[in-house]
Amino acid sequence: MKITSLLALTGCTAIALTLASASVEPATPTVGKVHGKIIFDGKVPEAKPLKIKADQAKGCCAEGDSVDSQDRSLMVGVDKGIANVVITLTVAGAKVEVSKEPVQLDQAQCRFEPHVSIVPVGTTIRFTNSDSVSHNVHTYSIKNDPLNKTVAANGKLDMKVAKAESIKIACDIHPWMASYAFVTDDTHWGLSDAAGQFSIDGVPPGEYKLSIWHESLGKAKATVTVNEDGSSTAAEVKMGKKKKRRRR
Ligand SMILES: [Cu+2]
Repeated sequence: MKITSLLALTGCTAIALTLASASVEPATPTVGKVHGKIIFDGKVPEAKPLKIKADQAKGCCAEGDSVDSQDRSLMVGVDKGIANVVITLTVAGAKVEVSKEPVQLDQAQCRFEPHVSIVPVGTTIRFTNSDSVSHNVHTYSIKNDPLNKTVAANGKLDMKVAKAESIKIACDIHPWMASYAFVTDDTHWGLSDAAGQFSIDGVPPGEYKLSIWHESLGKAKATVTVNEDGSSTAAEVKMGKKKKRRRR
């Protein structure tokens, strides 16, 4: 009998241990996402083409083609969604991941591609020139060292960004060319698409303050909550042109 009891006890102990070990296994942390839409507030201004002079555009495109004249400084799409809006947030305890590979910013057919880049602080931006004409990279920065150099046809130029700020980048040879590098020291970010939609993955449950930036509409803020199951309510943020105050 004693032996049986012992065996039974041993068996129970074994089950108890199995259960105990299952309960102390580290739980996989829930990782959710923040998502939403940036909406234009007010009457959408009429989009005007860029002013491109034929003599300045010489050599930009193949014979018979012309430079894309779409002004990307304010692109409002379906249901007033705004494209190219930068949304960033910081997760406490997370670190800014410096990109090992340079962030590519090309000059192609006398346009910068992409129009807006989000660059983690400490990362190198690589300016390339896919054209057969020379371009120039002229940065308008306050906190980072300025750059104003020629990029020869099919050439490249590297610039490391050390401080968080939005930097306008222009080409002095082709005055319509403009791009923005949004240098961030936040840990998570996203860029709105043509419909104004954005999604930021890898965000654990909690409450977050979103920092929102657009090149011609300025800044906005919003607060979002990622629930324990990783879900979140879509954030809807309105941005509009600031009304000019009349002087009396
Ligand atoms: Cu150029």
